[in-house]
Amino acid sequence: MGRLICISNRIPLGPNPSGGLVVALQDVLERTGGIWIGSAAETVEEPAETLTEVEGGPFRRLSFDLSADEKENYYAGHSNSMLWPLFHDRADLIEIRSEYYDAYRTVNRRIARLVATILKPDDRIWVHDFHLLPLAHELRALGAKNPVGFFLHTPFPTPLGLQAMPYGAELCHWLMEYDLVGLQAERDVVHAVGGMQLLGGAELQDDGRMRMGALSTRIAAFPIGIDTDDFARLAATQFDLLPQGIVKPTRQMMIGVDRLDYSKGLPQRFRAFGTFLERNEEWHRHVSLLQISPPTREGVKAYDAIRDELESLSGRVNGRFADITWQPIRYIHRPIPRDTLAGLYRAAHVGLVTPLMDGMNLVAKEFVAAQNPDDPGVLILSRFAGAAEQMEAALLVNPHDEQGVSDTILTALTMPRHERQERWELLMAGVQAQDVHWWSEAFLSALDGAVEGAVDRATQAEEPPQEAEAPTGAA
Ligand code: ADQ
Repeated sequence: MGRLICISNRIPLGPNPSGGLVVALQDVLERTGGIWIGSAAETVEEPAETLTEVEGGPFRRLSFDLSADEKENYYAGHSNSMLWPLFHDRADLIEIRSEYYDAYRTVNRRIARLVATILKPDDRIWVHDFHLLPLAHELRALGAKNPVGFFLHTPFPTPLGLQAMPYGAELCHWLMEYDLVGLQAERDVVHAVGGMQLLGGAELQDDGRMRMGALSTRIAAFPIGIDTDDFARLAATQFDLLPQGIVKPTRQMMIGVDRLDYSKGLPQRFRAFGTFLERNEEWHRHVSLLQISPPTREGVKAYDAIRDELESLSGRVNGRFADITWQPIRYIHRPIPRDTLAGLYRAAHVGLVTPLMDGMNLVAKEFVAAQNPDDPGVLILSRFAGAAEQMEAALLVNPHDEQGVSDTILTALTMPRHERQERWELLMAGVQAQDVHWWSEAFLSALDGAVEGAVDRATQAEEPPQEAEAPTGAA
């Protein structure tokens, strides 16, 4: 079998890179002599036209350079200030600038050139996430005929949402150059098929494949999972090591764990908890919310704003309800070691996972995996997380409805043990069956199948690649 070449914006670092994705792919990378390619940790003045070997680690890693200017425009700009809000239904936050688009294309073109230098004919390529949407298009332009799959970790925007992008049609064309486009949830497949029909003029064929001229691709949902058994073991051992005082016999703990991102619905969550305390005085001093939110993407305007908003909201709820023995919200604004996090999930009675929009949301799955089967906690989950499609036994909520979330918190805190166990068993069965190993195997075998059903790439190469115009109207 040929090598697996994984390409993502970030390269997994360190001698023992952690995280479900890497754990899942490590096996196949090692077995096939595969390579992971991602950006170098530090920016350089003049990006090199070569890949750099990253020493150590269980599989081969190569990095590509970015200049400070590219980091600003390709990464912070086009990826995080344009595509991220667009894909999370926040068109009001998108910044459309021609320099962002130019840097995005330049970087993707360079990555393709670099990948082409090491590519063997039987390599399979797996491209990850929205930073690299045009990569297959660029590789094809260089003559690569290898199987190329793409997985989008975020939601896919609605056909209407896609029109907030000045080159939505071009994006559809980029996707058509992949053999397989993997999305998190069925709702994303519906959006992508609709968008590609509306903006790209693509057709959905009887065999389920999309066709646009001579191009053909398969779009399907592959809901990502976690390393469930490993996480469950970790939680069980770490629970006993938690510092004294975290678990109080007379107090229930709710937990929220999210990067500090506007898509995660944190202000709405804090306000809903405030509403709960206002309406349920008997719960004062008997429940607290531990919210762990490490900073991300600092320096991007929308992220600075959410940090300020949360600090003021948690201060307001605590100012109104706290007394000398009880602080309703404990808000921790830094990363916590994964082990401790696992123990904390197990100590919590309720997991509050209420994003406004989320590709999947692995915290929901980690919370379930971490529970004690004899006395499990309750998961409150937003309908707008991709995970909601698989986790119907959770208490599903609309995060915009603060009174509704407040009522659901009461239901969770008072749920009898037998119902908690019934719901948990259903949830755990799903999280175990569709774990991250299932996910990577499902994607890679679908990639093999999709290649067999694809149009011969040699025919496609005769057609000149369609280039749409660069966006105008810089903000
Ligand atoms: P994220 O938006 O980062 O991922 P999520 O799926 O919840 O969201 O994953 C977050 C990960 O970071 C979890 O493993 C969690 O344990 C960890 N984490 C969060 N806060 C932490 C803290 N304070 N300290 C340490 N670790 C912390 C994107 C998409 C998601 C999609 C994933 C995977 O936005 O929708 O589920 O990719 O595809």
